Amino acid sequence: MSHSATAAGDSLWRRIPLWQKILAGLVLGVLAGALLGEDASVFKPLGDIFINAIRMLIVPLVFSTLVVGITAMRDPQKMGRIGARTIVLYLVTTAFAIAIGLLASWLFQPGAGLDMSFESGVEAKEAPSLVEILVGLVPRNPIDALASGNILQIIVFAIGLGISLTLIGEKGEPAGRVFESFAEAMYKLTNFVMALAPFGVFGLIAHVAGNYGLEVLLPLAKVIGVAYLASVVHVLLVYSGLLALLGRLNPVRYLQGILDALVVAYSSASSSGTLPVSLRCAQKNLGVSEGVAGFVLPVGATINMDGTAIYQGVVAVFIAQLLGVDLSLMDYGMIIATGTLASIGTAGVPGAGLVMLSIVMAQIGLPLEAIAVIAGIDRILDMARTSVNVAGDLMVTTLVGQSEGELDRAVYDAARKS
Ligand code: DAS
Repeated sequence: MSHSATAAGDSLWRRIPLWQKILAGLVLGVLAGALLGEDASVFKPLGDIFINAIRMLIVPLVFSTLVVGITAMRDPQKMGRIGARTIVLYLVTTAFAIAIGLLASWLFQPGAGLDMSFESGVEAKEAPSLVEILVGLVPRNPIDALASGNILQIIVFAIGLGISLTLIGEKGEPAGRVFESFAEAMYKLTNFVMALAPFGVFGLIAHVAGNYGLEVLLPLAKVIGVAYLASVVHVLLVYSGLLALLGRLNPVRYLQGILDALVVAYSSASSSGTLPVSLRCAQKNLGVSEGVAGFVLPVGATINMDGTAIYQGVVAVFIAQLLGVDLSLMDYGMIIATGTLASIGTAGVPGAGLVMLSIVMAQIGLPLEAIAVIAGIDRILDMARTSVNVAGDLMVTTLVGQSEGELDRAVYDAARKS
């Protein structure tokens, strides 16, 4: 091929927005899975390489962004306000999420009339107590926290370091500059990794589409439909409503700006794995400052799981219907309380929500064995709940940024789809 033709092809590829390339990868992945069936798993290594590359970025990107963001903010009171607003918004949206999940399952009765046997037992998990969560926040060894990727402990250490660098004034500036250039380099590296996204998403989706044939999905199509519907309603009603009412922001711009993160979240079923993409979308597409995005997103990827909360609500009611158990109002209250805690304790990795479901089931006295009914399609549900988890993190980041004057409206209103 002549040099000019290659160059033309190269520039055409560059002109196509990334989200369209990723979406093409997703569609081609579904086709490959439908055509090749389980043989489509041959493409899975493409997805694994992409996910590993994204995970490689998480710790250095989150740590450097947060230190830079805190030193740039120079105002511990402002940090306190941002932290308080973040936690309140995360808890409020999670409570809405569970309520929507419960309502959807109560309305559409996905478990009624189904007759499914189940046998394998599932170990009941203990809900992490609030004290355990708080004590676990402080790293005994920050290097170990960085090495093990303990995001909450990394956040605590980065905040402490950032505030200390600010308080030592001029002496802290050389280190501050080192973190600034390191964070800049990590964003550049994120761009390189994101160029792999279309191929990685293709590999991930081809494997999933090839291994979840219709015979697995059809009997549970109704509960899948209810979970997806509740997820869409939560994003379009709660997130769009809060952005418009509290932030006076056009929700369409937000939805456009988060597309890359949504597709990566859907394909990878990992909030943590999507974090570098979320950080990039928040700053590049939504105009949120590095300081706010660098704090609110890692916290959200760890403790804010609205999609998982919806899933707990939908599935707990589905299983009760399947077993012909009538839930009392107290049971619904317990599902909201334990579902909120379970979603805070859910790790941002594939399948974590299924494990935490045992907490909610145990709390309302449903047999854990029934989880086996839903385990077979968990990946399909996980992809949707992870997408909502990420969308919720980005919505709160946008709102907090806007409330603190750390949102560039010119960037937000332009809604550049990266
Ligand atoms: N997959 C988890 C996440 O990454 C959510 C879940 O399993 O519920 O957010």
